[in-house]
Amino acid sequence: MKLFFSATSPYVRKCMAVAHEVGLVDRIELLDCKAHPINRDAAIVAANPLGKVPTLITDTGVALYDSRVICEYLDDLGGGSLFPQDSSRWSVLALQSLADGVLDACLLVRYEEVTRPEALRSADWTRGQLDKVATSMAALEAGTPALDQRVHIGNLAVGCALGYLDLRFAHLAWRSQYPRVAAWWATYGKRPSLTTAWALA
Ligand SMILES: N[C@@H](CCC(=O)N[C@@H](CS)C(=O)NCC(=O)O)C(=O)O
Repeated sequence: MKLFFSATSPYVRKCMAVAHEVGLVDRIELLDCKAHPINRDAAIVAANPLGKVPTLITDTGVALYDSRVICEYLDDLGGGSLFPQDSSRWSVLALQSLADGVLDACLLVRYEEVTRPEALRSADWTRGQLDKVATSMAALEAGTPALDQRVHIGNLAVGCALGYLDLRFAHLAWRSQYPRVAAWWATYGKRPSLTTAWALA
């Protein structure tokens, strides 16, 4: 398999964490590329019209995206159980959606800062996106939805979102605002799937 990747993409990190958990890391060849919303990378676009990372090319040549599809594919291929089939399934998937939504808001802020000329930037837009991060973190702190030490896609996705806050939004100092989430991450973040060298973001 081949994965269009970026070392700082939290969505890529989620896919690689899943690959690690189900024992498939060694079967994935990482393809260097430059995903960007304006200066688009033609090599990614040729496989995925959205031009985003992660994009996985399976051994039979099928292009899979986005990270949620890739994660479920890898879990299935590796015989994992990161996507529960019991009654916990829907809350686990919703937890993944919450974490991905935090990342989506973070990415919109980041692109506003690094791609838009300063004179065109909207402080209201940035404030609104960061408020999504704040209300989502507050929900996790309150335990709705709940974090625990189980190994499933919801908890892994939250871990990748927290890693991205550390990487790009360290000034938010989320640990002091959300101590229960911080305590959870202090343990959960030690999982090898979340600490290996490629798990940068
Ligand atoms: N929903 C997608 C989001 C992927 C995404 O936004 N990736 C970013 C890098 S972190 C990207 O490729 N950006 C380039 C673009 O927006 O065109 C997923 O879960 O895979």
